[in-house]
Amino acid sequence: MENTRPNVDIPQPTPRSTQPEILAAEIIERLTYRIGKDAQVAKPHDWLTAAILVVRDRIIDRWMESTRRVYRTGDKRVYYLSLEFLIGRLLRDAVSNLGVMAELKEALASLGVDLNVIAGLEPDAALGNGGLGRLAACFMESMATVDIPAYGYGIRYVHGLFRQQMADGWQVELPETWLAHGNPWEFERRESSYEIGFGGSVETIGGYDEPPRYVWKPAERVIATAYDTPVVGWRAHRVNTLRLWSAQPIDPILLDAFNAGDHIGALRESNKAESLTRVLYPADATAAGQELRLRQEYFFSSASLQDILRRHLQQYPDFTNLADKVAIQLNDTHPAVSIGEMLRLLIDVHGVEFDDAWEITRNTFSYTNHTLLPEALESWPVPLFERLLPRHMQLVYAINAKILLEARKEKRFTETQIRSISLIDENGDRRVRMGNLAFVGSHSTNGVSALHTDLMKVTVFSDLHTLYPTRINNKTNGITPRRWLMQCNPDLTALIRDTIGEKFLDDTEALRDLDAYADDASFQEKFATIKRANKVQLANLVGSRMGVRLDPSAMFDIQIKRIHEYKRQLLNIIEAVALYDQIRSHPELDWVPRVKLFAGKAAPSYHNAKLIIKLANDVARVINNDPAVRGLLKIVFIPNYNVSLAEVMVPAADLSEQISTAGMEASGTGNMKFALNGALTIGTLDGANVEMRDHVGEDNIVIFGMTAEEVANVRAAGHEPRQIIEGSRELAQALDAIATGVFSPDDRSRFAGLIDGIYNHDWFMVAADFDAYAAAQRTVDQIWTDPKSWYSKTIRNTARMGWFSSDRTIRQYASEIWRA
Ligand code: B1N
Repeated sequence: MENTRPNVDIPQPTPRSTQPEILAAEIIERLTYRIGKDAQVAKPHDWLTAAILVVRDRIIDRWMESTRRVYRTGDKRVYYLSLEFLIGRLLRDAVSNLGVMAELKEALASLGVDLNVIAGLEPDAALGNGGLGRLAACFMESMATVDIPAYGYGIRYVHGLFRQQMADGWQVELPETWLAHGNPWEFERRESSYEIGFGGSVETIGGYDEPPRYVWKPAERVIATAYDTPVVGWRAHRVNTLRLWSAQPIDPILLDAFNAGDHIGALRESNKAESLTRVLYPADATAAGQELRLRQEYFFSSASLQDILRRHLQQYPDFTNLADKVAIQLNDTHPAVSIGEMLRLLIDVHGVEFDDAWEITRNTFSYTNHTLLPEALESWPVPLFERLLPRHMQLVYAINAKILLEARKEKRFTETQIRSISLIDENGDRRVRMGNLAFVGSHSTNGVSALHTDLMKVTVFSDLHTLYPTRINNKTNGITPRRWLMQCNPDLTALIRDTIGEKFLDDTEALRDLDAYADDASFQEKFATIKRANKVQLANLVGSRMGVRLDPSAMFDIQIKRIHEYKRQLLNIIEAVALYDQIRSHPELDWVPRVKLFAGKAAPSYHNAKLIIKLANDVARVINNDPAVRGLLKIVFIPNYNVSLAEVMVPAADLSEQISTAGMEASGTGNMKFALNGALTIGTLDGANVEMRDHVGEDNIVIFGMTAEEVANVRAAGHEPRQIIEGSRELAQALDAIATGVFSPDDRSRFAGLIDGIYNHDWFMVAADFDAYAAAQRTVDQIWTDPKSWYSKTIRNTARMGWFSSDRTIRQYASEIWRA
């Protein structure tokens, strides 16, 4: 596409029609000539592939037009580097953004095929763990929507996030195989291949009467090959590219070994190269310390930067204007080695002077921090970094010398402050701090919510913030309203359109006009009818998948996200146990019927997270089978949480649980999806919850618990969870029941350790926040018993969540960071 031949007048193809009859004819054509199947014997999966191929052609017209346009205008390009893209299914997204949903449905129906059925067969592209990867996917869609020429760069993992199965209530991990039936969305680009080196040594050339040059001689090399997937913006005004790299060996077969009869040994190189991009690391918000992870990070950083610089040189003579034409956003520190790679390419390969290269690099890069959890801050042991990337190690030292000199000169920093600014952590074994590298190598470091950004300034980056006081800025996360309202909740979307018109489809903040209907009895009734229908759908899913019957008139109380102690699923479960006690002790009271739904994956090596899943299942079995509960409380843990399951659960929620220990959830984005779809939030003042309260109004959200400041103070002073527990009869009884095996008669001490943690240190403030949480739940019950008040609040949530569109977030990145 980019090698246009200027002297030849190439005719453009005629854009494809979207008439149902033509779509139908083309689907049959693809089925026959591309898939090689007769319509009589075609399997549903063949129909899906044929339909995708036909839709894809409609995208390609817009895609090429978008690419040509940026060449013509010379507009700045944005590159989003991310080790994760949690995309989910693409068909509905593409079709709806192209505006051909009705036409495609009709075309398929004329062939006896139901779009809903085949769309459900598309595998979820789960190339991410959780919020960070899903944010990257929402950003890709919003960048295309707000017409920014953008490329996403990442890894084409053969296996995405593992499939979660339950065995007797325990999580079991199975390999995920999204590519098993091929991937009709992607285009392999053999011509976009780059060599990536590892290890070896650095040779110094010259250096007597001229500045020395450095040549890295890698010991190992692999090839990175590009696979492109189009990303369609709303109304298809622009189609951008998601470019994922796959690793291939330079020599697929070592001929000498093969001819000597060593047929397995001949494939060693090949296996090693391919293992690089074989699997996604399944740890969310924890740094994976293995060498393979650093190799993955460098592999995709180097391929992406070589690609970016090559594209620049196709249009411009040199790199003096790079920062005017290119903005590179680092999604956390996973691609932070790109800073060193940019310097290496500019200096060693393209002959730019160090100081100029440094200036260009800093003006080109920007960095987003997504967590303050110490276990998630990446740092690599110096010996490992040096062995794998010897030239980059030199460059890290060179940057460090420059920064530390600046710090010593400009301000009177204490030795402790200098040590915290350094790129090398000298406490214990020496390590390269990737956060510090990303911070100093960028012109912008942003947090993902107002609270998180404030905390960044006083915690991990406090001394760097003193040195560069204007660099830290906030960009509160957002979600795409296309997937998370229009596609997942079509009935609500139709009701909104009938009520306030179409404006909100292009400007999510126009949802505000719904505010006027929040207390309107007839609108409330329609809103409630749609919520109920969505709940019936979820109940059907739970019924067919798990054989559990749910009553759609009960309150659906949902917590879905990665399982992590700081997210406090444990607090939710303990409250359920306390409620169970109360229901049995006071059968005469009017208990609000509730269904507590959980879903989420635990990192395979995270022992306590896996125990929490088991606890949810153990508690569910006892409560759901106790006749004394009379169905007033049900607990369900739905296995294998993914984007597609979220699309069913989010629109069906009455209550959204956002109950992390204050100060620990950088933003959260599930919180936004629920509120937009008319759920009430019960939550702490953490992450973006704080700004959600500001937008929906404090009467329309239920906030409880300690603030981030209080958590910090209590931790500093050291707190006495034992006293708190002894002061709360409900909590003490619930903890005692769990710890003594009431829910695990087959292994009475199964949860003793988990509960001991609360008694001994209660790092996540489960005991400290319990009473406030339980009281907040009774407030929620109160509101529920008055449906007028309930819907008045939940409608106001939908009306006031428009600001949390990722279109708004992207516009802020574009104007304040990328200047694009
Ligand atoms: O990023 C999301 C936020 O909304 C969440 O609050 C935050 O927890 C999440 C290492 C992470 N932070 N850090 C990670 C993921 C994978 C990994 O290997 C860290 N994920 C988040 C979007 O801003």
